[in-house]
Amino acid sequence: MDDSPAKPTGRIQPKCAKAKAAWLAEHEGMAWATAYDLTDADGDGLLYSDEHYFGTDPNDADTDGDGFSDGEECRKLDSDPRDPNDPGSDD
Ligand SMILES: [Ca+2]
Ligand SMILES: [Ca+2]
Ligand SMILES: [Ca+2]
Repeated sequence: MDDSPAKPTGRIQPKCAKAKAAWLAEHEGMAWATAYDLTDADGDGLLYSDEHYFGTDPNDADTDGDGFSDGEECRKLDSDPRDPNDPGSDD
C-alpha cells in the first residue's frame, strides 16, 4: 500500500459537467487534443483534457486547496473544484 489518495471513479457530477459544456460552447468546434489527453499527471483522477474543460490545474491534484482532490470534487462530491469554500465546512 502507498500513501497516494484513492483515485475517484464514477461519472462526472453536474457542476463539472456544466463547466465542460460551457467550455465546449465557448470554444465551439474545438476540442482539447494533445498527446497528454489521456494522462493524469497529478493523479487526482481526472484526465489532462478534462482538467482543462473543468478549469482545474492538470498539475495540481487540489486546484483550490480545500483538501478535496479535483477528482473527488468532480466525480463524487459535486462541488466546485475552483471554489475553496465548496463544499463548505458546515455539513
Ligand atoms: Ca488537477
Ligand atoms: Ca479541491
Ligand atoms: Ca472546492
